[in-house]
Amino acid sequence: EGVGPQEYTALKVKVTEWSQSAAEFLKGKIEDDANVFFVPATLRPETMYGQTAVFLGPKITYGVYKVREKEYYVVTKRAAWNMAFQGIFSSGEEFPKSQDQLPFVAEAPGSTFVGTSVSAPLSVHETIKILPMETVSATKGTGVVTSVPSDSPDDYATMTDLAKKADYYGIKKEWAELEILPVIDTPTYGNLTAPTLVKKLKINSPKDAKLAEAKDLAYSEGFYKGTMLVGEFKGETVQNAKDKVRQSLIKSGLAFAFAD
Ligand code: A2H
Repeated sequence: EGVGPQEYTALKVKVTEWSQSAAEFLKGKIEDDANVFFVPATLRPETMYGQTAVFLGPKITYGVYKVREKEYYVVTKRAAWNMAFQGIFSSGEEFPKSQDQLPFVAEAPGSTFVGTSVSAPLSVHETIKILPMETVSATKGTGVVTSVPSDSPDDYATMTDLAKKADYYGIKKEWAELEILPVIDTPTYGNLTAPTLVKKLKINSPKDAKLAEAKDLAYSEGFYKGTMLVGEFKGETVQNAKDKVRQSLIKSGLAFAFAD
């Protein structure tokens, strides 16, 4: 963060089965054989092996946008507007003059999509669920956040809270209890940096102010001292592997560059 645009990796996370409410909402709005993707923006592409869920803000409004024939992205309107100017949509206006000119299909709050099954590139889990995260910002990235509890303290704190209060959140407990894969080894926090830090700093809630500190510590330790434990670049430093994983995802058509 800070001065200038943030350069994210936007990941194409494919819908494999809609939740009942999402299926009802989308009925007649998109083709039955269309490919629909939730598109989280991440700064840590090298951690994507450990994805266990995809978070939406339950009260944030998400739009379904047509990217090309039979392909749609689910992101905030703000993100769709940015994507249009970055040449990411091949349908609709290349340089829309107003938000009315976006290739918009429908919109709904994040809560409508909770429980949808998706397939996330590189994740060891074949399918994962769309889950609610109350701390998602509507004005950052795409409004979609992929959950990597091994390396993101925010994600670990949210997953723990979701499992603890599954009924309150209207989800099945097991959706929030997928196995946490060690992705990066670090000298100070071992191979589960985020869970280690969350416990060490006695963080008990996804809204705990100490998460900012945990996030800084996890990021610098992982980036400067981390080594990959899995994947194509196993054994390499995170500093080396980060861009290689990103380029590999982009080359395979599973992700694209997105600036915000
Ligand atoms: B990161 P920056 Cl493993 N609201 O990806 C809240 N958080 C958001 C968001 C939004 N609208 N959009 C993106 N993010 C998260 C992975 C990750 C991330 C790991 C460790 C740290 C980390 C898996 N979640 O971020 O404010 C996304 O989570 C720590 C900063 O634009 C994205 O990268 O700098 C990061 O925040 C972008 O944060």
